[in-house]
Amino acid sequence: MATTQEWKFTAKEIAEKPDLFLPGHRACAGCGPANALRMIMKATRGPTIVTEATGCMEVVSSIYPYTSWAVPWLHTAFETSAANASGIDAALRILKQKGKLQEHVDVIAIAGDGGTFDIGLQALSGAVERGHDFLFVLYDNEGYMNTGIQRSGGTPMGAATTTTPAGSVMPGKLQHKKPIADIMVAHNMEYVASATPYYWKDMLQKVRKGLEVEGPAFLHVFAPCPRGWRSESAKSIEYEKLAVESCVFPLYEVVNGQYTLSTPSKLISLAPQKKRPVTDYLKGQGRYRHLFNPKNKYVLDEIQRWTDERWTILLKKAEQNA
Ligand SMILES: Cc1ncc(C[n+]2csc(CCOP(=O)(O)OP(=O)(O)O)c2C)c(N)n1
Ligand code: SF4
Repeated sequence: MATTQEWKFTAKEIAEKPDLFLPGHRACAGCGPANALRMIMKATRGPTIVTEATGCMEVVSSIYPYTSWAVPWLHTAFETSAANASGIDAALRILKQKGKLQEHVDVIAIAGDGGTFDIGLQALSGAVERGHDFLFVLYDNEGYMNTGIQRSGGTPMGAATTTTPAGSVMPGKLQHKKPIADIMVAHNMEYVASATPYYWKDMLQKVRKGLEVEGPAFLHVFAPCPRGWRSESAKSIEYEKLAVESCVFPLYEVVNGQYTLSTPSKLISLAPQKKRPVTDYLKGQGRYRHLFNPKNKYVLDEIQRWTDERWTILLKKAEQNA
């Protein structure tokens, strides 16, 4: 991967760089995705076009006649952010071929977990297979939040949503989260990574790396939704940290199939006693409240078992590349 490394992303540099995702949008207080997008747009390197699928972040940022986007921005249907990015990339290429465009323009496609894990997966897979030059940002708030908190393929086991209500019939969602990053790695992409705003510098560096790839790149961003998670607005950033510390959402990069743990997760791999139990992360979120009833302990045990298993598999992949 060609990388210029001319960026530092110091707090000062980030604070001074103008916002490209502007305040005044309608996101809820403590919205993880809105916070993530504001930061992500600080890592752009020049002219950038954003295309975004229907979902909370599109709805809250583009209520006509207002917009939060200080870059060219195209709304697209729920299922087609990657297809739209393909079209933009193709148009830019033609303009270059015709000599009508000299400078490079970065393309970012944005979608929520519903628009990525589920309905957008086909368009994403096709765009990546064709090798279009774009960065796909998945903001994962683990549910279809814009339409009323339904479960998605990214919703974790045990979470109560409006379509997986916790009660006598089921203890929240019955299935584990779909391994979306692994699915993208299986496309032989040059760059796949996970990130979350609590580790902002790590996230910004990954955005820039993804933009520098000449071809498709995929960034999985973990972003809490206080409304859908039934959690306190002020705690979103804390849950981002706890998700990493409990290995529910490890941070890593996959460059040409080579896995590397990012520093916060690397530190846990070096000092396993620092790995926190999943209950530290789950407690306090209303969507998991029912799991702390003794009759549902088996679900908590399964979440811990699965988290440990996924972490062990990730460690092995990273070790093989060390
Ligand atoms: C084909 C199609 N089906 C359903 C919808 C309704 N719809 C709009 S946004 C949305 C949920 C989006 O969920 P997600 O992508 O996870 O983003 P979030 O709202 O959580 O930010 C749904 C179901 C639609 N717009 N188009
Ligand atoms: S419902 Fe969730 S994702 Fe949507 S704007 Fe509110 S906090 Fe953000």
